[in-house]
Amino acid sequence: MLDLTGKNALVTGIANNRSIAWGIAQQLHKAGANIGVTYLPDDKGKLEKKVAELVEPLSPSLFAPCNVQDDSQVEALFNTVKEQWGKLDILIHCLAFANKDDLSGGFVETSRDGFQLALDISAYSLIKLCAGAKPLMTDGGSVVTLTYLGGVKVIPNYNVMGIAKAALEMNVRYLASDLGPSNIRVNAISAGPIRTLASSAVGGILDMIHHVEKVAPLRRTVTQLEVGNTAAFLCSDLASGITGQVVYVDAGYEIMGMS
Ligand code: NAD
Ligand code: 0WE
Repeated sequence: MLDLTGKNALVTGIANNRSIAWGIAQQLHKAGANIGVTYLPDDKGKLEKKVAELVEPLSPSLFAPCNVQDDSQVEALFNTVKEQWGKLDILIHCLAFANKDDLSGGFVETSRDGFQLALDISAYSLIKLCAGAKPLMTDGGSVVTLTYLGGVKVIPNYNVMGIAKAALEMNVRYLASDLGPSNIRVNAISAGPIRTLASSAVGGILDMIHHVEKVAPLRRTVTQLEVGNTAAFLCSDLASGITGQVVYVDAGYEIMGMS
């Protein structure tokens, strides 16, 4: 049975009710996990208020700011986890960012700053969060991150994010190797396209979704809650032998050629 009771799960990347991280948080909660949530702080505290209201039904026992670009915020986050929980079992990394300009047009025009920004937020952050989590995962642990097929194959306009996801997927393998002796497993879920805040800001996302609905084996896209179920599985003892893997939750799209 999928059972996460007694496990402390820290979920990053919730922005609104469409966030994949929100689908994951709901399924971890359903499986009995104790939930902690981080949010990206902004000047007016608008996102903080929105996320706090959204997650209230999960009665999170930890709610803390974390901009992954800021080392001091990441360190403060894990100090809070240590004080309030003592130990950590599950870490969900569900965030990415690139400049909008870098997600269309010529890839060759990608700027040095844009490259660094995308790789810092979307790939380096997994290393930094794992470094903070490691000493707190005293009973072992499970880390899950979110990736996309654009890190393996060229997807039009995904551009610099594709390079960031390739780095993220390789981070998963090196982290799995490094943290395995501490019984910490590290895996990625490669989700098919889903309408979220991040994807909706991208031109042509609906056409991509319609394309997947036509050609994926299951003839549909996936939902945030389906991704959440796979995350809950990967975080559970049912997946105790799985680490360093990229699991596709994409209605089968990845296996197809000529699509
Ligand atoms: P989303 O906009 O709901 O989530 C992105 C999150 O990243 C937001 O909560 C945002 O606050 C956070 N974020 C951005 N910069 C940050 C920073 N500096 N520090 C901390 N947090 C920061 O969109 P989503 O689609 O749910 O994206 C979540 C993850 O899923 C991303 O890694 C994305 O690449 C991945 N993914 C999305 C899809 C899709 O089609 N939506 C498909 C595959 C993978
Ligand atoms: O990883 C993602 C989203 C990544 C993303 C999206 C944005 C839009 C708004 C990162 N940064 C930003 N920055 C912004 O300012 N996905 C997998 C969803 C996605 O994004 C695409 C896709 C798909 C699918 C971009 C181009 C082509 C396809």
